[in-house]
Amino acid sequence: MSPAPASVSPADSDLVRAARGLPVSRTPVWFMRQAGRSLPEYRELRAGTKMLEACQDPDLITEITLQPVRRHGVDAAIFFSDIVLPLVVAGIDIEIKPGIGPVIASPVRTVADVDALPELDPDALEFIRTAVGRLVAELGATPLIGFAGAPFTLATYLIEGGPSKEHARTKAFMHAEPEAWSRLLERLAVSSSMFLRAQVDAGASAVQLFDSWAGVLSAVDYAERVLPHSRAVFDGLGDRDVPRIHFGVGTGELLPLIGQAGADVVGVDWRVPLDEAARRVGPGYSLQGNLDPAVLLADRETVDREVRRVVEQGRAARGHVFNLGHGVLPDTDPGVLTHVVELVHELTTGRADP
Ligand code: 1CP
Repeated sequence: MSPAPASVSPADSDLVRAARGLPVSRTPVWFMRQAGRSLPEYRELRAGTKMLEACQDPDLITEITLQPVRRHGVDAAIFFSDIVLPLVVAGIDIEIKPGIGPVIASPVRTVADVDALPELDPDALEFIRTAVGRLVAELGATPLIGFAGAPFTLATYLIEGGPSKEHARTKAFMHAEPEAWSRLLERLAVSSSMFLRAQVDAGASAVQLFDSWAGVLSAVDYAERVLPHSRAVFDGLGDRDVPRIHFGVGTGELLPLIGQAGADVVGVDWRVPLDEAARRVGPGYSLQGNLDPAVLLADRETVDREVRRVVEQGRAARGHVFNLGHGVLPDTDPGVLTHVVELVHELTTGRADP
């Protein structure tokens, strides 16, 4: 691993600079889901502890967050948690089932269900502040990315009751009960924003808002019924001076809108190359993502070719944060991730422009 020079502070790191479109010493790299099942040391540490218990234990959070930084030399850590965590802390009965994802005991299906949702108490997030404080001390010059789920993606879990492909109940509720929908997303925006503030106030240097499933929506529905609530999450950060990354899967048609929620960086999946994405998002945004996570399962030559392509096409953006188009797949060889970090650094070191 090649840690950032000691003289650099996280606020002046390549990740933060690329997010703002400033010149960098080399293109920063991190991976969505870099902490987790692709790492044997994660599987060992997590053995016997439920996912949501691990997410509330500052010792485990700290260690799991640091594992990929130590192993791969990535340019950022991402806080180990889950998008549903603020809902769990608020008292909603959710379990993360291994191999499935979040499962909700009593899905939200009626207007009354929306009004009965418990509110999040900021004092209940003390363990988040503790873990972030420890992490920031350990990470030194490496920035910590705080994150939260966007209101729409959280609503899909609450309404569907768990992971879903079509998100049909969610979309039906959105159209049939526009007022309750709006109240639901307002409430989710409040808790996600509180979750982000807890992380930033304790020292996170950037934030990412995951609207993973927003790509199932039309641009019109997204603009009218979802984007204002995502904007409310970012607005809740007030004047906290940290770059804001906004990501979703399958958002090719939504790219011109995603940044408008208040992002500095737009996350792009593997469907739209970064040069085309730069045209769609317009000026004023940096880009992150695009390497297909499945490519990391291919041979080394293919991996290298695709990494070079993403690096080259990323030069069309005002700033480029190298990442995958979605999370690391569980059966990825961790050695390939380390190799990608080294290759991106090698390809981009000493290139003066962002
Ligand atoms: O390394 C990291 O990225 C940090 C940890 C992290 C993050 C950022 C986890 C741990 N979850 C998340 C965000 C998250 N959680 C998202 C947004 C990112 C994405 O699109 O992947 C989503 C949609 C979830 C919901 C969730 N939690 C799923 C997806 C289910 C579905 O609908 O397909 C799953 C599988 C989980 C469980 C989970 N969260 C995190 C981990 C390591 C795991 C697996 C738990 C295990 O070990 O079994």
